Amino acid sequence: MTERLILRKADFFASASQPVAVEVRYPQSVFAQHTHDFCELVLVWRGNGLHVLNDRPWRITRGDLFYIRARDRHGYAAVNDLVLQNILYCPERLTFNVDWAALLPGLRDGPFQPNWRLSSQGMTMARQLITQLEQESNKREPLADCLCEALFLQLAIVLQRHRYAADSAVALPESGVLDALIAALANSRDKPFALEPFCLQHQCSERALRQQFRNQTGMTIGHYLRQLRICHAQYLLQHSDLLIGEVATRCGFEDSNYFSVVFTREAGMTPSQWRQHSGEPPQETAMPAADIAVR
Ligand code: RM4
Ligand code: NI
Repeated sequence: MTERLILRKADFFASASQPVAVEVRYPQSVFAQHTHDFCELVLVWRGNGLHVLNDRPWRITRGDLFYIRARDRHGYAAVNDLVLQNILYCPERLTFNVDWAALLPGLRDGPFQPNWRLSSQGMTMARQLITQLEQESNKREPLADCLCEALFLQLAIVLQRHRYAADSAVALPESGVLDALIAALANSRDKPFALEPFCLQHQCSERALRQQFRNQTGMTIGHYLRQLRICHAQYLLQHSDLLIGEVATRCGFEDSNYFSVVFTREAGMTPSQWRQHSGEPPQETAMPAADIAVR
């Protein structure tokens, strides 16, 4: 059992009243599982990685957004050119008379959805606000805390407007084709996905889209889909009594032997070993770009 790592606000906030701080991870390195005495928003800009949140693995990539509560245990088990920003905040230091809980999932007790997708348009708007927030949080002026809180409020609203459920089959109408593709892939965990009809429907070039996907995420489309399926399989093995063959089917594998081979290669243990080891942090190797077949 690894030691419990708790990140403290004293190490990340400039003063005892500062409500929000920005931590840029360019790149995010592998980071041990931890909790905090502050909350954080995680916005993923590019690359990919394996984010483990409360023992559940999530394959993350460009456009992913997480709302992390102080007590949530999370870490980055594998990274590949992963670029993200953490917006750290202390709920008790927010002073505006605003229904923060309506804007920030998880602030109120009870079940909530921690993982979302942010449209490309939302990412652009969020990026601008975060840049301002970062500058302001470095100032030691009387009104800096207040302006940080104002910018954070805007950010929370922008995220709320431009986010959509991570398992939604379609992206927001405002979204570009890359957002649409990632949504379509998230919805193809249990069934085959064909790029050609997708490109016909979206009137785009297959080659250009593959290239764009690779540039932004550091993976091929096929590799990402496989990772989504394996993550889902890990979840089902851990949280259901489904037979391995049934898990395979629900994760888009017709052949359960082939599923076991792929699973073992990606997760470093067989599906049944994974089921027994549930609760322990998953072992996984990063995906160096060189590993990925081009085209
Ligand atoms: C780490 C990692 C953690 C975050 C800290 C501030 O690199 O991203 O999740 O809590 O930074
Ligand atoms: Ni954290």
